[in-house]
Amino acid sequence: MTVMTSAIHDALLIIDVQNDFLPGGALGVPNGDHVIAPINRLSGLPFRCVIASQDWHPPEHISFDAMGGPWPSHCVRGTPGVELAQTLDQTRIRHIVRKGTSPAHDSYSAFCDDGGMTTGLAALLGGLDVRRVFIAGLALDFCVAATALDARRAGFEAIVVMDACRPVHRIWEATQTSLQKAGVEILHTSSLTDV
Ligand code: VGL
Ligand code: ZN
Repeated sequence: MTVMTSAIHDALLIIDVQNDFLPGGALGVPNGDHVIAPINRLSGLPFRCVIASQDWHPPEHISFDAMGGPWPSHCVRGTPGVELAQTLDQTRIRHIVRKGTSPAHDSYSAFCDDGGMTTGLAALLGGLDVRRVFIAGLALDFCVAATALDARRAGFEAIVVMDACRPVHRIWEATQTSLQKAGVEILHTSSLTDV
């Protein structure tokens, strides 16, 4: 099956390809740097819009282990770790959404945080008449998956481009099942024309 992207109704969402999520970063995802080349190829395809997200936390964030959370301190605003990866081609990125900006709420999803505050992404996409989102980046089992589920909730078709993502945990079958139940498609770049 070959999938063609539309310059009218499709958007590419590049999730959290930030220094802290690359190997050697504060919350390095295994082989996280391997997403960059496929994403750079994806961003050359026809899209109405290419949008990147950044995990963007205050210095004392609820998700940090020092605050009782599950993660080491990462993606703190104003630090080098929060910047998009240097080798990520940013020429086609038109919008950046920042998430996890409130001290007391976390946000795996690029659409809204666990307190219900939206990033404005759904309205942005709706305003551009986007109907389908292609999602790639880090980490597959956390922010990519949560963004895909929220995309479905917001009424968009959602496609996760598997080989342009990497998970934190090697086993992510449970996440895959919940994505499929929610109607999220899972594709490989080899199914896309001209990648
Ligand atoms: C993420 C854990 C904590 C992600 C963000 O981008 O997947 N994971 N914050
Ligand atoms: Zn985070």
